[in-house]
Amino acid sequence: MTKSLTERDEWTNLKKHYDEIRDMHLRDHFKSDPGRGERFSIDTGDLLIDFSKNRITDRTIKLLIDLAKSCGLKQEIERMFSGEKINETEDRAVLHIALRNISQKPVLFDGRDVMPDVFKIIDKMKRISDRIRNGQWKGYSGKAIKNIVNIGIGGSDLGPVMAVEALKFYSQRDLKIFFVSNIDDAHIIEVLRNIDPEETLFIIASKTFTTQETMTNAETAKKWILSRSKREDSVASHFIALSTNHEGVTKFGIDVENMLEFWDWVGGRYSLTSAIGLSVMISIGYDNFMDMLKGFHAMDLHFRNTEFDRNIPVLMALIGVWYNNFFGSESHAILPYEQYLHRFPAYFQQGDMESNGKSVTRKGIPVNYHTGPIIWGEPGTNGQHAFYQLIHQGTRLVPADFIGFAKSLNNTGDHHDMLVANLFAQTEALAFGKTAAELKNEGTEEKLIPFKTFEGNRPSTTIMAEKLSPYILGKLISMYEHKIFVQGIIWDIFSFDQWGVELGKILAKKILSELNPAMEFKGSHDSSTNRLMQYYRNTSRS
Ligand code: G6Q
Repeated sequence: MTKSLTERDEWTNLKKHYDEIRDMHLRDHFKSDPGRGERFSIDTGDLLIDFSKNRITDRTIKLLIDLAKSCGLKQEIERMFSGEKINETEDRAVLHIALRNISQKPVLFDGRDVMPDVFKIIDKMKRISDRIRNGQWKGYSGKAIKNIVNIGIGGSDLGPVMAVEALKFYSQRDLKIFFVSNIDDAHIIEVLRNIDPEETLFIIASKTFTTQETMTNAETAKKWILSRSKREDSVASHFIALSTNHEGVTKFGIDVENMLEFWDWVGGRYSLTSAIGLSVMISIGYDNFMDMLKGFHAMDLHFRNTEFDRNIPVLMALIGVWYNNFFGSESHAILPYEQYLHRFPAYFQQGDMESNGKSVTRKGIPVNYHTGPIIWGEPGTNGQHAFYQLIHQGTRLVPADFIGFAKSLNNTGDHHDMLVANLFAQTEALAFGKTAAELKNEGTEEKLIPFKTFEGNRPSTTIMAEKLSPYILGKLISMYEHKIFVQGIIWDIFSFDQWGVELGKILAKKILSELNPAMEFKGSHDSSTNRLMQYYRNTSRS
């Protein structure tokens, strides 16, 4: 029987190594190893990843790679790429890599090449998005579509929102793209308030086509269109479905012609490059969308084919494990210095936390180590004026990724130089801090020295590219996806299911039926939930 993670020699070796270098300051790492800025960075030609401001040495990387090897990482990568059902608890393959396989080399699932189906859907997405973009898709009154409302939640929302925002610079400006996800009616009502039904197309994005939030919002949207158009047939020209559920889509009244399908082997939070990305293609056009897929594919190949010591997602994952399991850090910040990426941290909050927020191994045994970190972040420089204080001087270690670009897309005055100067300054300050002696030399008042001292030794990774493009966005997303995969393998957990989301859904259904004050209240819950429900029953209709 293979040993559990913490029983292996590779783990013990890391633990010993940790004890040796845990107190070593990044100042000393750089002093004793002046070339580390060069050596611990990877330049792929279009991405520069600088790992050097991490609390690592060559030996750390070697030992982490030994650990990865002991987990069979290479074989696990191949299992994913070759369509094995690695999502065992749901009995599913995990083949999002096929969705962006622009090489069109066969990808087999159950002995069948999925690529012809993938490209059939991409072609259909193109036909639809071209018709919308050039004004040929008309609403019930003959007006061209100007507003697209994507109704979906979780994996059917966060990716498209993030990518539409990230690539706004490349968007067709006379089309407005909105997203409705929350069951809270404020979300849909505030979107519908200012748009004209004659010019509005709804995309109902739901893999299952049963999700309560999405179906409720979709019904509200349908009523809104029908009440304005007074024509049953207007659903055909105002609704598109993205789903795996033909029956559900037809039952809702959407013509199968206007349905774009995807497949069981596409997980919700990995579905951005499936039909779920239709709103992105409508916004930026087919060519840009394909450039994004190219970026994804390039990183997929890098991940599959590069030795671990130069493999970006592998190194990011391993360094994450180093902090998570040896330094005991609890969270990981993603800090893009690019306003267009303002939803990027939120997207990977789901991507990472839903994937690796697990506490039993693949054999179902409780783990005796921490798994996925808490992912959070906001764009710089905003975060600097908000939460960076804690990263600099708080008591917790918060490893952070800084993402920046050499060129601005908008090029206004000195904005961009200032933005990037701030990024570099933050990583420098985090790493090297400011000592009491330095403060003294500067003449700082004695009593203020403890407060103004920056301990430093706060790790960060910096990720740079020339500019934010569809291609680079694809690369960055794929990089984080594979990082999550690698960590899941190391922690021996199933990264592609999400059973933790289920219990709340089931309870919400039960509670919903008990909230109606006209129904007798049985008080069958705990005293807290009973009290809250009674408050609601007494107050909501008063
Ligand atoms: C993602 C999850 C989850 C899912 C939503 C929406 O991996 O499975 O976020 O995407 O619950 O599901 P539907 O697309 O089926 O509506």
